[in-house]
Amino acid sequence: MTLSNDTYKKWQALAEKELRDRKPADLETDYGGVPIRPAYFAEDLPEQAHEAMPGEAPFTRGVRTTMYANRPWTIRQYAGFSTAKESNRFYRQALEKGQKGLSVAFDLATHRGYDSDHERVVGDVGKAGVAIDSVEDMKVLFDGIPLDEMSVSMTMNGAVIPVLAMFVVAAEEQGVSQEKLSGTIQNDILKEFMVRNTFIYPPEPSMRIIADIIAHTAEFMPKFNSISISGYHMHEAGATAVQELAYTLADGMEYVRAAQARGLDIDAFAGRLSFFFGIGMNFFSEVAKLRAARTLWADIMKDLGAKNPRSMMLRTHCQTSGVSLTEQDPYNNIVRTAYEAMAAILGGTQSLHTNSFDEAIALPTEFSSRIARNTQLILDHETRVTDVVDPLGGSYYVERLTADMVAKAGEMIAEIEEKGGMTKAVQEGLPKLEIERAAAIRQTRVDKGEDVIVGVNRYRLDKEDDLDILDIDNKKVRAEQVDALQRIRANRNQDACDKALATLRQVAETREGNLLAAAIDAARARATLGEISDAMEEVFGRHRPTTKVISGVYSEQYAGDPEYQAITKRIAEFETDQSRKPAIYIGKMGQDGHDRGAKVIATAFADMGFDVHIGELFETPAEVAEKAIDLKVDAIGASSLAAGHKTLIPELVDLLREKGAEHISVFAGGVIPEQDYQALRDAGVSDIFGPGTNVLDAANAVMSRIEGKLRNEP
Ligand code: MLC
Ligand code: 5AD
Repeated sequence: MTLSNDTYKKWQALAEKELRDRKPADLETDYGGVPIRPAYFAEDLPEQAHEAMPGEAPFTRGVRTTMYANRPWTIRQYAGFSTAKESNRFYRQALEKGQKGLSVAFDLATHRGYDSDHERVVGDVGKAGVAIDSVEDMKVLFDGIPLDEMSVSMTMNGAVIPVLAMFVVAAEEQGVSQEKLSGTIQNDILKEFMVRNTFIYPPEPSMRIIADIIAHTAEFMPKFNSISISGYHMHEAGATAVQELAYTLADGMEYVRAAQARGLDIDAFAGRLSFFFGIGMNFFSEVAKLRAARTLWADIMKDLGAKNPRSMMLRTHCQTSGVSLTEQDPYNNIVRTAYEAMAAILGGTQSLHTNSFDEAIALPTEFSSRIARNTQLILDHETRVTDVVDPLGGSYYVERLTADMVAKAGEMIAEIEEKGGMTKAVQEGLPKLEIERAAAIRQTRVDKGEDVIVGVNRYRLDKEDDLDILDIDNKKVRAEQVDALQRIRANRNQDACDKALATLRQVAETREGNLLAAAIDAARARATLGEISDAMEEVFGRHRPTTKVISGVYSEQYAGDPEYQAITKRIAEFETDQSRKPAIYIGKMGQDGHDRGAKVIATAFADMGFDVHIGELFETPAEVAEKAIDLKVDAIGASSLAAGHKTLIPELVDLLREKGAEHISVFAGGVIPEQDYQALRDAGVSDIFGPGTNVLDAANAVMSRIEGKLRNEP
């Protein structure tokens, strides 16, 4: 790590004179285990920085020799909402206005392998992305978009087999054969078990699916990136930059080994492995993270047996950070996103999504998407940062930070490997808990004002401006999808469809043949997404996650804090009075697996003295109501980040009322637009906690409500 050197000592002596009430050492800091000094010098430059060549292994300075001087990155905005028709219209307009590649966001029903008419997805259809039930929907999605020219990324991991199969068939029916398709499928299941939670099958068959996709694309789809190994979601869940680096690359190693175990030669598929990182507000750290990722990967691939330099190339997509954006004073998010985009570019990304400023409130509108897209167009055309390859190359600080991150993440990877690799680590759940710990620490720093967020914990507006947001009529989308499903089922050749599904089931069972190839036949025969997914589920089973919660972070970080002591005292007094602790059920309903907020609340409330019951993911309102009643809780905290709140939370309140359990107060938390607050209150929700809520304030509000109910207040 960054050692002290002679010039630094000289600087410290000078700094000593300039500083009044601080010491030079007080200006040192730390980025997740990487020590940061306030000044860097020529002596800090690592040896290799003097000769590093862009476009040559280990690619620290970028994967292309000419980088953006020759060809800019791909402006690839992730989008999708309501129906295929609506999303198609949106894509075509975006392409006309300067976007360069497509990136499809599917709704959560699709992610989890359910057709839109399934009872578990009533609140999810068309909400957080586009609903796709069959190849007919897929054809509409790409109508008028030539799939032999446009590269398409699809963020799909759970239902990856039916979605990729339907994409191939939709292209085929457009007259484009699969070898001409360019694009990327996310297909990264390990991080789903860790943070994103849209898995379907247990880990072992899930890894087999990935190997089958890598094998199929290597043979038949040479221009298609078979996987997008993603750190983004770890970043969003609260991982430090070093954790994001180490866990992502360690995931990548597992995928390489899974494909090798299937008998594939590493150089036959490695050139089409791709990556995906999140880019947050720590500007130089994020630049160095991308440089470090490339450096490490080149080494890792050499060790795994790669000979072709292309196999050692870490090509990546980046997305600016959603979790860094705020519900409060949301126009500030435009500024945040612009800085993050600049970091991604100076880090050398191949493709980029810039978030819209209404991120913390709802899906983007046409207006907010335009600003997000233009942020990249301005960066590309006006700032001149593209003129020079790796313009930060040689910066004492950036080079040193790159090398230090390589070292630190390298150590973490070595530890994971020693313990048996990432698949095992993920099954044991350790990385998930480490990320949750980092997230909880970050939350306490924000709540205490140690990390400043403009407009949230400092410089807050007295009154927030009104904002137009995108609202999706989920009932209408669902009705349209259900209609279309009925039509498909009525008009297809049922025999051919049944046969194709039987073959798929057989491939799953016998391990002979390729799951994707079999699913392509099923998609051709108009089998639906749910049917294709079910055929495999019959053999593989459905994964039931267990929920663990860390403890102690809050009590540790808040030791001695008067506000914290006040709330713990309040809860302790309740316990003395009632001879029991106040009890809360933290529930996640629908297919929304974003559980960072739920986990942070569960940990914090338990530390403060609540009896916390954390529900499983993907429960229905009926399941939550039943469990809450059985557990005799005082309150339910319903966390919603994927727009299901208007359907699911009122349903929960109604169910409690029907069962005579009005004494249980319901709180809503997460990404909920201000516009919906009144409707939720009218439905009987006690309070709503949006992003940026101070956790201690939330706990006090919950306590007031619980105490009020015990005094029979309405
Ligand atoms: C590039 N090229 C050059 C060049 N730069 N040629 C000459 N000189 C240069 N300077 C060539 C490349 O070699 C390549 O051809 C072609 O141009 C395209 O460039 P690219 O750099 O590969 O870009 P792209 O096609 O956009 O691919 C980027 C990628 C890919 C490899 C990272 O995997 C990708 O598009 N990923 C996007 C993933 C994504 O959008 N994910 C969204 C997740 S949202 P060739 O022949 O070499 O290929 C999410 C949120 C959530 O996950 O949770 O829901
Ligand atoms: N359309 C546009 N952006 C989306 N995101 C998620 N779903 C969509 C969608 N349907 C973005 C948000 C989120 C990240 C995971 O991806 O920025 O934080």
